[in-house]
Amino acid sequence: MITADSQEQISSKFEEEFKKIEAEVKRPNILIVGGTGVGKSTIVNQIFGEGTVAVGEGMPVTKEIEKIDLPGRDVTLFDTVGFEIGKDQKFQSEIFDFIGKRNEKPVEEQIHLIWHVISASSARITTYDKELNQKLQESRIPVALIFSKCDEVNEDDLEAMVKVINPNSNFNDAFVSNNSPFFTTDHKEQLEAEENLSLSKVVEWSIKNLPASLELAFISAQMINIEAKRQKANSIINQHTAGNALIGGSPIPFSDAPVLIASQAGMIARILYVYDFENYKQIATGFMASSGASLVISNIGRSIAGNLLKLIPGVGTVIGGLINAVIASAITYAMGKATSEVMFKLNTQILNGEIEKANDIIENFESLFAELFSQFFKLKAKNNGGI
Ligand SMILES: Nc1nc2c(ncn2[C@@H]2O[C@H](COP(=O)(O)OP(=O)(O)O)[C@@H](O)[C@H]2O)c(=O)[nH]1
Ligand SMILES: [Mg+2]
Repeated sequence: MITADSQEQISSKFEEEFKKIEAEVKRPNILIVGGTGVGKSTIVNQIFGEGTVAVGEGMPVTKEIEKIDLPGRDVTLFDTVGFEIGKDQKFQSEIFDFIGKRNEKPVEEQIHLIWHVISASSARITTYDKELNQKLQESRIPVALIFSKCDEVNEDDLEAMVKVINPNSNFNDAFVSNNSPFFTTDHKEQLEAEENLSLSKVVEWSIKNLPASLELAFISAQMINIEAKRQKANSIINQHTAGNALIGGSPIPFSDAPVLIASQAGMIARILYVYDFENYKQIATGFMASSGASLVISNIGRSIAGNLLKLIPGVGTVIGGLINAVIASAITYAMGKATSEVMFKLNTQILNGEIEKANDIIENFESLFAELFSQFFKLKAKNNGGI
């Protein structure tokens, strides 16, 4: 049984780790360029979650540029709000002035990415749009071009528009080309829109083009590419598993599961951050601090380890129910993977609007975690044992 003391210890360890992440995380700054009504706010809502941007919520930075701090998300957006036909030249000079001034500041205040949004609905690219895109490319900040409202044109129109921007590019390999990658939005089938060019790919491209130190915050903030979150979680798990030593260097009893959980709070907190801190922090840490999690780890861990060790030479034996280094690393791995996979399922259901299924996952957190834990524990223990 888990004692009140160890419960308290686990909870405060998590709090400490969450605070550490909040203090250390570095926010990317993204500039979203495009005329009024092209669909910028719609894109932001799709990438960062429905309802993140309320109309008129931004803080004016200049006449044309608004700063948007998304609640609970570690990304800062700069939205160009004032661009209307007739004010074009003034708009451009203000944007480049803004970028130039920012680039003289420390790295964390610079603009790290630009999403340039052009509406495809008129089926043509104006000279103005083309020039603006070229100048943005010359700023040496990575620029993604997003054609919005592609449901209003056909593929030939789009192909012709792509060629205006870059004569050597074509619709099908546009994403592959790194010079002027482009993406599309489609109102009717927002999420299924041209798989290869969708907003989920904007996220993939953005992760690749951000400085490594800003990747974590961006992956966490975006809510459309859940696979990217899973990959990040995997790399966190691998780091922790590789570096995992036993507490104090000597085997500990399975009954000390709370100690093991507390020692992995850093890894689990980071995984939770990747999938979305705000919503799941309480659910997941509540579970980790409960007797449920400790029982899963001590009971399943013990029985699987006991069975496996009989079968696998080289892993060692469970002498007196002690956790040795191989088993400890398998437990770490399984805890990380189980947490990540539960969160992956949860985020996927929410993204698909399956709220009932998402609630089921929350309600069955413990059994889902237990199932995944045992599955990944077996896998890792076998691999570590060289089978
Ligand atoms: N047909 C179509 N309409 C869109 C699309 N994206 C946005 N819109 C609509 O365009 C209008 C302006 O969108 P909004 O995101 O507010 O533009 P913003 O001024 O650039 O932020 C709204 O009525 C949206 O519903 C799209 O992909 N297709
Ligand atoms: Mg807007």
